[in-house]
Amino acid sequence: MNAVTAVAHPNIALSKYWGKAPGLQNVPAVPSLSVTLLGLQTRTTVEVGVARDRLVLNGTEVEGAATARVIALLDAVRVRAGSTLPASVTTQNDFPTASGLASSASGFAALALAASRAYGLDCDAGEVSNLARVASASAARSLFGGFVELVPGEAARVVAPPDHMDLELLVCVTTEAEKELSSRDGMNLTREASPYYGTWLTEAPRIHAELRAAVLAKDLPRVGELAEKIALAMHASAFAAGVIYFSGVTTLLYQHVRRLRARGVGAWATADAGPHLKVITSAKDAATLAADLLQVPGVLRVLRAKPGKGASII
Ligand code: 2P0
Repeated sequence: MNAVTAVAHPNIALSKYWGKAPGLQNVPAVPSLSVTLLGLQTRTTVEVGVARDRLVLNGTEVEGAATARVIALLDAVRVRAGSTLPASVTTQNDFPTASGLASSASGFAALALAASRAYGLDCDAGEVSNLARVASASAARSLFGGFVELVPGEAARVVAPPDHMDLELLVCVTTEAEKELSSRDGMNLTREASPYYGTWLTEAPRIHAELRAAVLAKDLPRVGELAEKIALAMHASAFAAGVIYFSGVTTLLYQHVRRLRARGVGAWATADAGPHLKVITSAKDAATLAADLLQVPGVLRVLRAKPGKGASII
């Protein structure tokens, strides 16, 4: 038996992936740029040579359709490795799962890395990232640390290392519950039913290019402004298809961040496929801002995360 353990961290997209290129293997329709987070972690062990494929997620064995993407990733690795041996996958998140905190990003990044090593593949990080992308496109970015870009049709790549610029993310946790609509279904509904999806496909690459340049220029106010703009554009296109990830607390937080900014505080908001709000700020303002955000009714916890490193074997 061969057991390998990998850890990976979630990432938060400053410019957002929303929508898939038609007819391809989970290739994003638009480019995205994320920050891999220090602090939050998924730890995944893959043990090859057990009796059957099985998945234990956060201490509970998962059966049926929920395991399909895990088995598909194992199958892709097995085809490359020329193996038919089953594997057990044991995975643990130290933050809420399937709730818009990028657990699929860290989960599939850790799984792709642990599985490829457990089956003896000697592929580089770009190839492991491509394996992860097919399972969950945001996972392709979590293989790498710092500021990471995923451009349609290309492997994910590092834009800048973790210490490139002064930036901290404050994750306002607003629920411990799993979301009702997966990102995948939300994206498909947006493509099928939103009158603004075409506008999103045109605008997202343009804003992404500006945001990438602002990251390279270490211009935090510009990064924050563009990140807030693209997140609102993504949600506007989804809203128009009836795809609503905001809760009342998300809206309250957005308004709160705008009021803080009007008072001169360097804080910008972004939100993903869940109700939590993520606030972009500088390290010097992070402690005061985190204490302030915790006072907003409905905020359960505020997690602080700096840019961190990519996935690794332990
Ligand atoms: C992102 N999200 O760029 C965007 C912003 C959510 C909103 O990537 O279908 O779980 O597995 O490829 O990677 C969430 O989408 O979707 C996501 P699949 P994934 O972070």
